[in-house]
Amino acid sequence: MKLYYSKGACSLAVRIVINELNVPCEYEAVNLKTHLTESNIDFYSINPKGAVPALALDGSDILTENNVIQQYLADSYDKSGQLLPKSGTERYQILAWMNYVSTEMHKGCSPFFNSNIPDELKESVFKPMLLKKLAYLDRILAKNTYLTGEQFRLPDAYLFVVLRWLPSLKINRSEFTHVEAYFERVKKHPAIVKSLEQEALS
Ligand SMILES: N[C@@H](CCC(=O)N[C@@H](CS)C(=O)NCC(=O)O)C(=O)O
Repeated sequence: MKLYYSKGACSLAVRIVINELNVPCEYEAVNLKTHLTESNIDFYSINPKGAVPALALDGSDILTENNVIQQYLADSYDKSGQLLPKSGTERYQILAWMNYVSTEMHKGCSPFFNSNIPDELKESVFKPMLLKKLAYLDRILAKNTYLTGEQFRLPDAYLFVVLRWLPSLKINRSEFTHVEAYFERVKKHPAIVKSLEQEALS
């Protein structure tokens, strides 16, 4: 398998899951400005959508979409169902969180990466929307060690990556004390420590 990734981008969540499951994998960096890979391949020829993560499987298939790649990895390599239970309502509760992290948190951050959106609009429209979601997470994380309860699951890998972006987007994470404590807690999780080291991130 080969993961097409960009340093610190949402593809880091897939790397965390790969490390958590100890799956052998190659990595190829993608420059998201030029859409060239580090071996100078046009990334659009690999993923026509142009976005990381993309996971090249050992055959010819390429999987895209962060949530789906993570589910594929858990379903294929997580025999115990530790990251994502194989069946039952709990599986779908966890998938609901995956959806929340992807569509509300990750995409809630997207306007802040867009230099065409004026700062006033970010402050007056997009920031309050994101703060409301952080306040919701803060209430959840006041009760739970991890997002879905007492165990590190798939959505924790993804939420960690999104929360890590916030200071650089000038969103004060530390005013949400439970979110902040959670971030510091999951940052010590071995697969996260290893993944940050591999991408030379702090
Ligand atoms: N729908 C995609 C979105 C992934 C995404 O937003 N990736 C960003 C990096 S975090 C990206 O590659 N942006 C560059 C681009 O789309 O050209 C998914 O869920 O995997």
